[in-house]
Amino acid sequence: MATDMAAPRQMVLADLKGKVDPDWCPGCGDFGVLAAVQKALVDLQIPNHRVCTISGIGCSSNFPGFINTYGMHTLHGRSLPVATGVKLANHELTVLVTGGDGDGFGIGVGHFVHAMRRNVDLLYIVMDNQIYGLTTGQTSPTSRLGMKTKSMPFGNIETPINPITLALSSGATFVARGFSGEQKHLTELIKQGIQHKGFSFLDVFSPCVTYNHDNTYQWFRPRVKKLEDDAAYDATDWAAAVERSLLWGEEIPIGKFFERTDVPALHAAEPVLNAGPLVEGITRIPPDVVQSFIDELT
Ligand SMILES: Cc1ncc(C[n+]2csc(CCOP(=O)(O)OP(=O)(O)O)c2C)c(N)n1
Ligand code: SF4
Repeated sequence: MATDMAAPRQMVLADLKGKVDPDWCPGCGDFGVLAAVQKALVDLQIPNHRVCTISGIGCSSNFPGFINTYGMHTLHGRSLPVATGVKLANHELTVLVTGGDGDGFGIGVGHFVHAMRRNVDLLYIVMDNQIYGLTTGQTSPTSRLGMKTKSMPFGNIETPINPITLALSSGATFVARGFSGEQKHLTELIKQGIQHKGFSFLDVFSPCVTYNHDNTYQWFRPRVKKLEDDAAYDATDWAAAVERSLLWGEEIPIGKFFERTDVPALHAAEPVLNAGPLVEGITRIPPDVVQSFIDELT
């Protein structure tokens, strides 16, 4: 049948360029994460008006300003509760959450655990530079023992959090780790995380070139080993994932640690959302009722 409707235009990288250019330091790992997210959205052809990018506070949390999607720059450590609300209000949106290790594993760690056990359908990307960047170089929850920082000049005395083990034990249904120095690999992980129906956690080694002189690109490059290169590795085996998550040192695994697809996402488990996204319900309110609300407020 002939139709005069034009075919939807292919989305290209330029469509995702934000109105503001990133103000990250030259060489910051976060540039690589931004590029990989943009490439993943183009590869998946998800139109930018169907994406919402939400962050907390930090250098990495400035991310939503640098990409042309819907977005919210919220409070330090509070991106996940806001993102949960966004997803429940419109579960047809692709929800991306971005932030730092301080934001997600420090002040926001309670929200991190609860969002995982609830299996909220979103991709949470932590740009893990093992330091507080925005506040100029204090110890973070992933700083290594003994690391000297502005806040611990004699060396870190606190045992770091292991984000991968924490995610696995909190019920995350997709758990992966990337490196911003491995762009193609990172892009593939982002695509898989977006497509997964449930909570996808992606920890990304994203070096802070200004304040972390220990965990640099040069430090990571010889150490990172892709799980995908090990044919015997089975990412559906939770116990094997926990075992690999504990590796740190001369060999540090990156890639998909774990995925399970048998747990319903939060919105899918909520019967009230079966009729469709809540936002569409709102548009079904009769115009006279909408007018009465407006009259009441004006
Ligand atoms: C409630 C609250 N506490 C503390 C701060 C100060 N603060 C802003 S960003 C930040 C940490 C930044 O580190 P991280 O989240 O790892 O992000 P990065 O800057 O390294 O990307 C802190 C402590 C704040 N903005 N709000
Ligand atoms: S201070 Fe560190 S994390 Fe922040 S923009 Fe600079 S290099 Fe990136």
